[in-house]
Amino acid sequence: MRHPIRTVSAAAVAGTALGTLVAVAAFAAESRVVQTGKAFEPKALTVKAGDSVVFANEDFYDHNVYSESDGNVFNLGIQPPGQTNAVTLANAGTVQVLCRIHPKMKLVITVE
Ligand SMILES: [Cu+2]
Repeated sequence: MRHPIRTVSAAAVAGTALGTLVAVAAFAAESRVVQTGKAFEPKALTVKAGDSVVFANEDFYDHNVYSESDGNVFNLGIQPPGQTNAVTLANAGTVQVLCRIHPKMKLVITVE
């Protein structure tokens, strides 16, 4: 009788792990930020830790989007017009997003 019981327990554990994976996949979201007129649009947004933000350069100029905020440091490098790049923001906090080419471009992302 012991062997079947162990089998059931293993299946229950596997089911729980799979359920967690599905839940994480279902809640990870993707936000979109456009660069246009040498500005970010929107200029502020709120996401959850683990979410992705897509940066779409819909401008006539190259941009170089980056952040040096603790926990969410990234640098997209030179992004020519028409290019789209995604960043996953793993940690909660305030993320100051800037452009190395255009210092006036500012975006604040709150990661909950
Ligand atoms: Cu720029």
